[in-house]
Amino acid sequence: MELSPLQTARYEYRPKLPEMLKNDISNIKATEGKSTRSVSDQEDISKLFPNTYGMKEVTFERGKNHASKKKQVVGVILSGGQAPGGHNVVTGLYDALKKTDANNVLLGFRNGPSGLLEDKYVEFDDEYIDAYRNTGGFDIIGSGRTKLETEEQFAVAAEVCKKHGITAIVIIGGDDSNTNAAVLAEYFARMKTGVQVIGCPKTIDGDLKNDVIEISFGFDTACKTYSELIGNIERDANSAKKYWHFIKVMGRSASHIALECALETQPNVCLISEEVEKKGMSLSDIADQVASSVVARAANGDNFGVVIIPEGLIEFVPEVKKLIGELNDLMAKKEKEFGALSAWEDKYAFMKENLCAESFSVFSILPLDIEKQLLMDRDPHGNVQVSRIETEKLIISLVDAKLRKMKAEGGYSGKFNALNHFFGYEGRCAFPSNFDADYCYSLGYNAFMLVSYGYTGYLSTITNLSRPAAEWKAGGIPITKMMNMEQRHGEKKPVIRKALVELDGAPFRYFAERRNRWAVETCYTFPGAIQYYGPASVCDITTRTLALEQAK
Ligand code: FBP
Repeated sequence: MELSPLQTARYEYRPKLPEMLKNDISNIKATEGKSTRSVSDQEDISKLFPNTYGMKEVTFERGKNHASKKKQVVGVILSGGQAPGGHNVVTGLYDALKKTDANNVLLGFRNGPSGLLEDKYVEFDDEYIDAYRNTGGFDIIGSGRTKLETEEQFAVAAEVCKKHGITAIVIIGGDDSNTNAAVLAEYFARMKTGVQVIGCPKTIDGDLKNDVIEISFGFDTACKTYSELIGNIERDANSAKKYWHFIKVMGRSASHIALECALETQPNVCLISEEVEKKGMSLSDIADQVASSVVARAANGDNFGVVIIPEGLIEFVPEVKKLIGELNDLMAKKEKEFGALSAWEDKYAFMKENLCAESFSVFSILPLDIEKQLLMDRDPHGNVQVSRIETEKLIISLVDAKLRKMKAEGGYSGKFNALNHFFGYEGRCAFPSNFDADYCYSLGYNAFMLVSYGYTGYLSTITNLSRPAAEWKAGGIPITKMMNMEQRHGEKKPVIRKALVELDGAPFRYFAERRNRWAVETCYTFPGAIQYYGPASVCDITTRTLALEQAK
């Protein structure tokens, strides 16, 4: 394989570990804290997890290692969307496992959770692992979105583990994958298989976080990648002074990515889905908000600007949310009937017949492309695939219509030339920033510490992340602590609570205090490309979101 100069250089990078994990493994001891409770619905969740509920939080400290010694055969799985740093979780896990005992084995199950069920795996060795150190992507073993959730699947997984003598499975995934990790851990405990399950918090979306998961890995690099591109577009806009750029950024549901990019680049407008929902804003209200910035800037002679739109926005607009909810149910219930229709006129008539009047009226005023996108295949959870809905084009057309009306009425005389962009996949496999390279390596290394101490149903945690890596703390948190009961596919299910943007949190408040000025003036900031070499103040800093959240 041909290597780029950066790839060659990154192979030499030595990820930073928390000071404590740098100790010889024989000098790392696990200290248990208080017993935990789920964030809510304690009664239901404790009944569903009789073997793994209420376990204690764990911190690793300097002291004599008291883990019982045995040969470890660990299986690792990458689950869900790619996030920069995944390879380093695997390399950190491998290094800790081999450092503890050269006879320990790490198996990588291929293409996500289905690899475990189909028994498709690779046994890692130094040469294989070294080719992936500090690189982006999940191609070391591939990823997938198969859900591990049924007893039948668990039984197959148990068989595969038995066949290879597997002592623990490490699942690298987001909220859904780690929910499934908890259910699998409970199953293995109930069946007394002796197989442990440990999770690692992954997702560029940044929505797997709470008081102990300060950030999910990949968020830092993905946001930096998008912010670089947005900053470049801002400079282009400010140079040419003739376009309004509408940029949709990934983040299936929560607006963390959009908010972080706004903090990094100070665009004219950044929509925040959580605020749209809280204020009950309609599509027309959203268009008004953007149009008012266009009009105010035009009055200053600035017929250009930048608008950031979170990927999930459309699902947070109350009228569209209701429509999408109805569509999801309808397409699940009448899947065959709907699937048999090929002509657009027939699909449209089907909607008219089956949707309630209110939802159909929302559906019918949407541009044709958006109507079609709303009817595309659902994801494995039965949800609409928001990354495939061109919300940025929808907002442009709504704003354009408002401005035309205002022009006709004499309330606006500027020019509105809009361009649309979508930044998503570009950021998911970038070379991990130093922060993600260090954080991920530490998460993987620490996951092995949890394995060696016999824990199961835990998530690997590295905290104190706004401080230099040497001051980071390592430990584990029972996954059930993060759970509540939610409605899924018409049933109440235990799931990890998704963290949305908090409107009373420091990052949003910082943004809200400044956005009126950004909407009118040109206040752009240009973060530039991720820097891997140079002063720590440039190369090792993490997100504005985390810095604001942890500011004392
Ligand atoms: P995860 O939650 O699995 O980490 O994936 C996040 C994400 O990148 C979202 O931002 C996006 O909506 C989605 O994946 C796209 O999924 P796919 O890769 O299946 O197109």
